[in-house]
Amino acid sequence: MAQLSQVAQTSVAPEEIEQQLVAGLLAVHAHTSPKYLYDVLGSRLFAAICELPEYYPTRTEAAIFAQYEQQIAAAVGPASVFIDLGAGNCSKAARLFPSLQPRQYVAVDISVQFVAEAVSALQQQFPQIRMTCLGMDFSAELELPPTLDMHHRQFFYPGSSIGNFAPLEALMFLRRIRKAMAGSNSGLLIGVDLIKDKAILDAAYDDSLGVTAAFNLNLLHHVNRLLDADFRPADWRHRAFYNSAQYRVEMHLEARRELTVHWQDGGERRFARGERIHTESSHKYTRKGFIEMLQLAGFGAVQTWTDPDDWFMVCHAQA
Ligand code: AVJ
Repeated sequence: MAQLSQVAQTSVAPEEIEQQLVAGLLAVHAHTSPKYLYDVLGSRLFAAICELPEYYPTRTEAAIFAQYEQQIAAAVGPASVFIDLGAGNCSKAARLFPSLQPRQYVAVDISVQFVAEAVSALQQQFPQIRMTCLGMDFSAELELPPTLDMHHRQFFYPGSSIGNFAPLEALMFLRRIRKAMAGSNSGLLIGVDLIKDKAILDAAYDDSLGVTAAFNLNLLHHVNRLLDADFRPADWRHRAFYNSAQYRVEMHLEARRELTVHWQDGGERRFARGERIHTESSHKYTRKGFIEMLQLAGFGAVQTWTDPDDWFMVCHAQA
């Protein structure tokens, strides 16, 4: 197998993870960070979601990349240090390699196990690109290796992952990315989901095969392992809907009956029947609103590409 030039993991202290999780579970409106959806099985279930007929974002974004490949490659420029935030199985970046021709590829993901496998397969396919793997929760802090060139940095944040941040957090995140680049030839290539009919959004997050339900419920297995807790997925149901007042899809887990969950060190929480744990928000934007946000974050010229229905947008923002 080809050797990766670098695999590194900046790990969050387990106590910190536990404190954050417990605080969310004990809150009046219980909530968990969407990052807990992505253990190894969660990452696989998300890859399956991307294949669902109802889940339009992946397919729509891919069509935009395919249709405007040359324009997008021209915006990004050649020989970039291509930094893939939330690389997952790396398939989105890999599809762009022939036209983008990056000099270096840095795959960043919270699940280093998952991404390292994908990158080592990719390295064989593209031996001329130097590849690096970073296991990091970049939503909290973007800690890139000091050896990495500050110039020619092209960040890649596809799939509308930005939607997991509330708008103000998204702005702060974009500012951090902007500050992590220097000079000319630096920029951000980002995919953003646009506001659309509620029925389309509801179906995209509550599919008929129940894959998104499994993805949401799998969070309970992950939390059980992290906290030594006793959540039983059968006691919970998947709820997902577009909240049009907040321009976001919300995912929740709803207790099917009254129950008490226990975890390590004697921690517990009672849930009434129908009570929910808010597990994810997926914010949607208008083209104009998102461009304004990029400008507030300090970016320069912005180019956008959309599909014929205006369901999804790909943006390139220069430093
Ligand atoms: C990975 C955050 C872009 O919000 O559409 C898909 C996650 N959750 N189905 C999204 C997700 C349920 C996805 N993002």
